[in-house]
Amino acid sequence: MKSKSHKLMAIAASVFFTLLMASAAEAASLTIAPKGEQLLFDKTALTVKAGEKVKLTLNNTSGMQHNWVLVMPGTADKIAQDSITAGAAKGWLALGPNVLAHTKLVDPKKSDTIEFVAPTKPGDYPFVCTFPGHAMTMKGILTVK
Ligand SMILES: [Cu+2]
Repeated sequence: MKSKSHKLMAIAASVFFTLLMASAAEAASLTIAPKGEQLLFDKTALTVKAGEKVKLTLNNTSGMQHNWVLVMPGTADKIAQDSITAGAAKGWLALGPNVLAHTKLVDPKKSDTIEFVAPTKPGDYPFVCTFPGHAMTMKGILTVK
């Protein structure tokens, strides 16, 4: 009887541990970097699940400053323009309701890791670097499934 309850406890612990591992695996882990010294990201397409926890690292391997800014569909150009107006003191980023997540402005050879919750509504969400002159080409799409 005693060994049976021990066995049950061991099974319960194993089930609990498996569930714990499964929930930890739910968080998406993404890494992005500039493409050398070009005004491009090394990835133009990222995918996450709706509403999941996302950990994103911008690894700035270049000699320029960059950021990674996730925005509402259709607002990338406006935010890029407003970010130039915002100026260096604001880290070249105009915050507002259409900015869904962002890294800081990352200095050359530094990185920044952020955590955010993916949009709950599936769709194609643009990401850009809002450093002046970069957003035209330094951009991509985060697909939320
Ligand atoms: Cu940039």
